[in-house]
Amino acid sequence: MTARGGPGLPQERRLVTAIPGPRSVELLTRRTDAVARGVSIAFPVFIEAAGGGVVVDVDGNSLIDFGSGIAVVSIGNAADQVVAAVSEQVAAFTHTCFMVTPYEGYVAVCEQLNSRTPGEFAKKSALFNSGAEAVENSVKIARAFTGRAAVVVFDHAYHGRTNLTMALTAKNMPYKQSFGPFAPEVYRLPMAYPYRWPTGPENCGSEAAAAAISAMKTQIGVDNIAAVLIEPIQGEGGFIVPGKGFLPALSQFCTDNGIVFIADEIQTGFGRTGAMFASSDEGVVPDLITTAKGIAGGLPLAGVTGRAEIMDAPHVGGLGGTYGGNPVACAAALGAIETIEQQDLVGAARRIGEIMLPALRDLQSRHPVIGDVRGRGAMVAVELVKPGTKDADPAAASAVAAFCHREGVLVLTAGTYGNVLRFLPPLVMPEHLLEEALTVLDKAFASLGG
Ligand code: PLZ
Repeated sequence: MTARGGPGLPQERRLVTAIPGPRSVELLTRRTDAVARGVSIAFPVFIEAAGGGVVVDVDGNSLIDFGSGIAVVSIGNAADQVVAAVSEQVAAFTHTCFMVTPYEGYVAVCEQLNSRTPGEFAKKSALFNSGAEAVENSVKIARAFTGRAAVVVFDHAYHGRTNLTMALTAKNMPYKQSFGPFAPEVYRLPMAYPYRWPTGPENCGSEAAAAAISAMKTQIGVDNIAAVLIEPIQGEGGFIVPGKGFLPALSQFCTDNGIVFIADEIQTGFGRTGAMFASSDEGVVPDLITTAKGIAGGLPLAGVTGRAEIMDAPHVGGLGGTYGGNPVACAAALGAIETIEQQDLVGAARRIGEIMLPALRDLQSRHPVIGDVRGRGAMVAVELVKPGTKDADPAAASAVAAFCHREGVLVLTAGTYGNVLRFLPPLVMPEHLLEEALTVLDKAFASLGG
């Protein structure tokens, strides 16, 4: 029988076998034989259905989902409006290629992006398949607009796995090792990382901005810089919320010097941080914004949105791709955006933060391995260190994640040093499951001992 997911699934943590159970173990063996080992696995169970705040595995275990497929199913898996919109579209037509014969859904998604992203000016959008593809295209567009080549990125940044986006991504292992040479004209500057800023978090934003601006002037040359590209809260790099003032100062410097300021909101966008877009937290209005993940309820779709004159810089035919803005993915996006609005999931993300951040700070007061608690809305994390120091403790992060997994809570790790546990619940996560997962987390930290 086909498993049915969606919001109607019982919202409960239910363990009926060991994790992984026997059917998952069987499938894991087939996976090992059939799938290239480079494609890794965070939580070794196979999924049969998912919805609301849970994923159900092939052995009948119901697990609390604190990952959302890496910040994708913010509206919940198999959400009603996505299922309905996709079903209708798939029965009508599945593909024409927007560059061959267009269809309304693509235009409607662009209109939504143009009106919902920060900035009260004329905007345009273009659609792609993945976050990395959106980031690459944002750089192409910025280069075409400015006639300049250099791109500025930051320590701990993550922007994708294609050749250009590997160059833009900071961390070597596992993303870049043995895959070079990388694209040129990429310059990496220090990140405003409050927890690890040498003179303290209160000085971080302004000092980091001054350092970045000085490096742009002296080492790169302002007139050579096409774009400054940054995640308003860094995702894979460890949920680093930049020190206050950093983003506004960079954005202002870009405006003053004809540099395109690009916010990579692929992980932070569509309500995740308790605002539709994280840039708006400090009133920053990017010239271009990249989106993906939360935009389409799990279907592959990504976008670049921004000032019309910048978006229109590339020549006719200069942007595109066979599948970019596929009609089924566009239908899903329209359903997802409607769901975010109708269910006030931006407000739901804020409430998740209001529950989780104090709860995690309480854990921090009892478990000295937690060096830092940070994040906004439903994008929160703890950074684990050797107690009494700031030395990264990736082993503790792995141990806590493994404990949670055995107890039926899906959590993910992150961070340049692999020592961050990150929490990305669907924004529809019921409060009782949020509380239950936090209790499991407390036990997981207690199990570390010492
Ligand atoms: N920019 C800010 O978070 C994707 C990567 C998972 P794609 N993050 C998850 C992995 O290990 O591959 C991401 C992101 C930010 C760009 C991307 C890239 O998006 O859709 O994975 O290409």
